[in-house]
Amino acid sequence: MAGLMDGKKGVVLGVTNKRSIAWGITQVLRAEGAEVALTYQGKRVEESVRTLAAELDISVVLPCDVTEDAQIDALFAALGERFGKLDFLVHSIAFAPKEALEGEFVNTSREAFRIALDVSAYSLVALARGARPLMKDGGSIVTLTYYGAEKAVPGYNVMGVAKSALESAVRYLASDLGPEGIRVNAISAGPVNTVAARGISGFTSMLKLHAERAPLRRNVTQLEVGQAALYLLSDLGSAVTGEVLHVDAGYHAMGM
Ligand code: NAD
Ligand code: 0WE
Repeated sequence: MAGLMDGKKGVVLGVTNKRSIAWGITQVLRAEGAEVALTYQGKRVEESVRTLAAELDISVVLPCDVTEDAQIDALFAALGERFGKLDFLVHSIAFAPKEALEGEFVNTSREAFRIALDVSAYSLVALARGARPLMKDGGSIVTLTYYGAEKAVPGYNVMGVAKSALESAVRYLASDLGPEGIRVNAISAGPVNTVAARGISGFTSMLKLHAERAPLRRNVTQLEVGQAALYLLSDLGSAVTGEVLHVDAGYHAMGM
């Protein structure tokens, strides 16, 4: 069957387990015929990512901790060898020290700020630079953001500042790479029950509140985020770049 991603090759960063948004995206891309490489953050998750990869017949599984320049360089060297070119990259990575996601933003330490911005925002810049020479026929880069970039969401704190930087980086990268046919976009996903989310106290009540207030009166799934990513990563999105696409059941459209 003809797929929207037939003949396209790319890499998805940010799968940890079945619940990961990156896993939802990977499933949709594979179903449409994409060849996908996955990365894992460290030895701790290597095994679970390899097991998931095998489920979708994915054979290229590579390490990449985005705080290490050498690992980013090694990733693109390996992708160059295995794939020869790259059509897409998915960045589904964020981290802030747990204590920075509790209490008041005003108490954010210099170190927590540095880590959150490094892992969650700068990494997109470094990865885009690494992918660029492999995106010979143009390409599409997608990252994941959240409403807390636009409005102060209690507890999201320094991650909100990091997501604002990430969304701005999307626009600057779109400007730099557009002349080469490389598009850069973000998906602003509504809250989804993942590992990154379950570490947050009160997340369950947040999900409930979101579902009550969103125009569609429900939450979103990893697969729905995957479908939006498919649009941006395939030729369906060929004129879309520098955009933040909300996949949040309409929550962002409400004033009260
Ligand atoms: P997840 O925990 O499944 O994914 C987060 C990923 O970040 C993990 O795979 C982890 O290994 C990776 N990561 C963290 N530090 C890293 C590092 N130094 N190097 C490489 N990888 C690193 O959780 P998720 O909810 O699927 O999060 C994926 C993305 O979606 C994040 O950017 C998150 O901010 C965003 N997002 C999540 C939600 C939500 O409610 N879950 C909503 C909107 C946006
Ligand atoms: O981006 C996120 C969460 C990202 C995240 C999660 C953790 C938990 C474990 C980053 N760093 C860490 N560090 C840890 O130690 N989301 C969009 C999910 C999320 O987190 C919130 C939210 C939502 C939604 C925190 C407060 C309020 C809302």
